[in-house]
Amino acid sequence: MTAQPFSDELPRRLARAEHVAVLTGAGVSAESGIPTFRDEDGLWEQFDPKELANVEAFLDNPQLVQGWYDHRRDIATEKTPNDGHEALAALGDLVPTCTVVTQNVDNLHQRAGSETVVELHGNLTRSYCMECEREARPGDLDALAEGDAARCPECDGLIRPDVVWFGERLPEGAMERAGAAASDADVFLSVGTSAVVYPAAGLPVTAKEHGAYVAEVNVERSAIADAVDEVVLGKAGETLPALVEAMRRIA
Ligand code: BV8
Repeated sequence: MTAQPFSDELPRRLARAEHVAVLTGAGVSAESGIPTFRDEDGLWEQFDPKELANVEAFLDNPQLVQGWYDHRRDIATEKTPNDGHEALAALGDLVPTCTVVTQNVDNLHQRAGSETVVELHGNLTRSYCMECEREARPGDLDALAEGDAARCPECDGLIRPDVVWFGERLPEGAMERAGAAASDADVFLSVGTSAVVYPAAGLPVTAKEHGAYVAEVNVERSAIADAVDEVVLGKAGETLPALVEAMRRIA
């Protein structure tokens, strides 16, 4: 039996919490087979974000960027939520209020059944026209298969993925909802994020400043490890189910 990677205090606090807020990053989807960004086998190792994840790159070569996101969308659609996503959905059934604030764009928390999901960086399953903002429909991206840039059938504007690129504002109201959850939470979990991208990475500190017990779950210490109450070293897909199990034994 492997030693429990978390304190006895953490499941006790979770079991009696009114509000649990969770910030997730690419690490929670790693065990679903979706590459992270900054790990040695991550996306940024294979692709240069300057070439792909910003508006200038998109305008410079729209079909390259549209094709990259289409490829990532195919991967995210083909993969399934892992035990970590499922455990967070189960957590939502065990506490009065559970807010999942995700940096991920893969839609896996929603598919796992988490009810309150704040998408800080958008969602790959959605695309829209850069000019008229019409939401793209199935078929609007077909031009990609012919090697052309996908354009809006209404106004011929370029269709872009509904994700937040560097230097872009987060979706309307997303940080407000996330900040409110962090400020109200009794327990705040930061799961599978390197915590280097802002303003998302500021949320665990906001939670701590408002009196929450803050724990991070990661396979290695992140940039905020020294600022949290507890660092739980382990895979999200193993640690989160064990945490929920421990909560159930207490409740
Ligand atoms: C904005 C595109 C303002 C979507 C991405 C304050 C201070 C410093 C800089 C800034 C600041 N405010 C703004 C900035 C600039 C910038 C920023 O933060 N730069 C940093 C890098 C220096 N922020 C922005 O530009 C943001 N916009 O603030 O706008 C504004 C205001 C008004 C008007 C205009 C503008 C926009 C940020 C969004 C950027 N978009 N990508 C996409 O293609 O997906 S960033 C990219 O990084 C992803 O979005 C991802 O969500 C994000 C965070 O990465 P992680 O999820 O943490 O993934 P990573 O690979 O890094 O780490 C994985 C972790 O998991 C690791 O720790 C690993 O150990 C762990 N792990 C692995 N396996 C497991 C595991 N853990 C558990 N279990 C496992 N099995």
